Amino acid sequence: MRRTKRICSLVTLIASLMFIACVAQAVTPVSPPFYDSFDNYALGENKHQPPWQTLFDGISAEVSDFTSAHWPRSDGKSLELKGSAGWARMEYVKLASLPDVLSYEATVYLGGGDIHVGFMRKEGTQGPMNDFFRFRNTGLITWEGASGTNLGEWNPGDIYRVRADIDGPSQTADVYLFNVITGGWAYKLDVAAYWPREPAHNLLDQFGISAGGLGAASSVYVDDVLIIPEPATLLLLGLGGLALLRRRRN
Ligand SMILES: [Ca+2]
Repeated sequence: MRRTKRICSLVTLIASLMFIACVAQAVTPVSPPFYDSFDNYALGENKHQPPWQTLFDGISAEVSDFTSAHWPRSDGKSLELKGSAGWARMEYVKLASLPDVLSYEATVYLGGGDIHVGFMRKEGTQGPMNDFFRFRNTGLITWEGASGTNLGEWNPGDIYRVRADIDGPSQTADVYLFNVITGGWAYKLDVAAYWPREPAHNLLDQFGISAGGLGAASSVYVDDVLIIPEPATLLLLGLGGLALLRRRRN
């Protein structure tokens, strides 16, 4: 009897630990500042690890060491997402808090189709997004905040560093695009930003990248994701740093 009890306790303990591990894996939130180079993950299909999580499973998410003449990276790995025309692949990190001023950056190497970088949710089969960059299947790049803002055009094979500095209280954002290949810039200041009203802050608590859906099969490599609460203080780490690097190479 005592032995049976002991085995039951052991089984309960193991089950509890597994449950805790599952829950911990499912909701691993990150607190800004957050940076990810994807260099420390194992290569391979679906081998990405927390804190990254899947919102929609599309075709695949793969930690990749891909490089090309157009993307001569020396920093190892990136995350490749593939989505079909009817089903996007969305990978995200959950933010533990929403500071009044929030900045995010990411580098994307664009395959084709419809690609999004920003805040994303899952509502049934829908994946509504907020305050995001959209690389449209039509070739247009738009910032989608409280309203849409045209930022230019893109082609398959382009590499962009995107950045949005979102000011919550004023509901505006400064948005920047840097074309890594051409060195070209586009930016718009004080464009409309979406900001959730109290207490529903959960509309901007999942930051990620999406490929595919909306009728367009799609693929994208993403690297060097940076989320910071006070953009001005770390400016040199971001687009400013890239511009300096570019200048030095030239
Ligand atoms: Ca990397």
